[in-house]
Amino acid sequence: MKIAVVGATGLVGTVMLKVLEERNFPLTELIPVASEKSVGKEITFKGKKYAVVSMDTAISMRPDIALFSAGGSTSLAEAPRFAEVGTTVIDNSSAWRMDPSKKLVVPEVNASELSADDKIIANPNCSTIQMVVALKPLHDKYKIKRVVVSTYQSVTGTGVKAVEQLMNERKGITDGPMAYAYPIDLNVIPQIDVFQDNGYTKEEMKMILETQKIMGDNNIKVTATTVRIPVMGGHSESVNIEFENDFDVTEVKNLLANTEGIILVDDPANLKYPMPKDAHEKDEVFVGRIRRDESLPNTLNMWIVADNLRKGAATNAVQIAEYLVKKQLV
Ligand code: 11C
Repeated sequence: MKIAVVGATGLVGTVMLKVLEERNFPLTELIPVASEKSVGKEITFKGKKYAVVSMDTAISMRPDIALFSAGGSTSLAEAPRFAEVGTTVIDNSSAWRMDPSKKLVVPEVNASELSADDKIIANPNCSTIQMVVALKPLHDKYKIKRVVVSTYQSVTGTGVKAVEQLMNERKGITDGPMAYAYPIDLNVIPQIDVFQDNGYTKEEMKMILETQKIMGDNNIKVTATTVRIPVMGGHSESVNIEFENDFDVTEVKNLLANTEGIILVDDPANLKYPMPKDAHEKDEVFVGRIRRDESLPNTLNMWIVADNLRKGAATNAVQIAEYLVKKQLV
């Protein structure tokens, strides 16, 4: 199994390599790929050094799978070139997600949709992934009517420049490069990505549209407010869910606790609830603060946290690759 990691020197690419190594992915050859300016740089994988190669070199090596995290425009231009030589691309950008001919996959939810014909597979947005992992078992059991979500998102979702901005501000450096329009330390910015004509941000629309596509149900109504906070370890979400059918709170907790990929942390008496500092560098989705919304029938509140670079990006992509290998779809 030849695996290319495209964008191998970036924030998500680096985590992809770490996750492949940790999970002992059955690869026989690793091909780290990056833009021309990084060609020749070395990365270390399982104690061995590999030189970063160009896109053209990687395509000529015909990898079985290419994990892409190199931005939307690179993905639009390069993913079809890999697909043409028979590589299955798993793409972490938003370029292909809403293309009706491409699958948008969170393995715990809809991996069974995948076939050997899927040569470009889209990896969803981080804030969507962690939410649908928790929504899926509840939708199957109680049928979701509407979701109201507010997010508290880590600066790592923006990239290296945002991490630097936060760290600089914490050191009192105020004239460093700015990833955001405003200071992020000691602040909260109720804008993630650009505004759309309807007043929502692109991140909010991703949460709405991607949720419906992954869950395979356009009747699930979703409304979102996405917010950047000065945190590093992961994204947090306050989620209010209205169901068609009533539920028992203990049964909901048991259902989530027994769902693959979810860790229930819900013990208010002992002040136990999910937090980004605990989710950091973990592959699971953490759920807690589960309680009935007493203002509406059949409605639940919960709190969902995950490492956005792991389950929200790299881990989910690697899990798709693992599924393809296991089902012999590559
Ligand atoms: C953020 N969710 O936290 C974004 C980052 O569509 O994959 C990921 C953007 C994407 O800013």
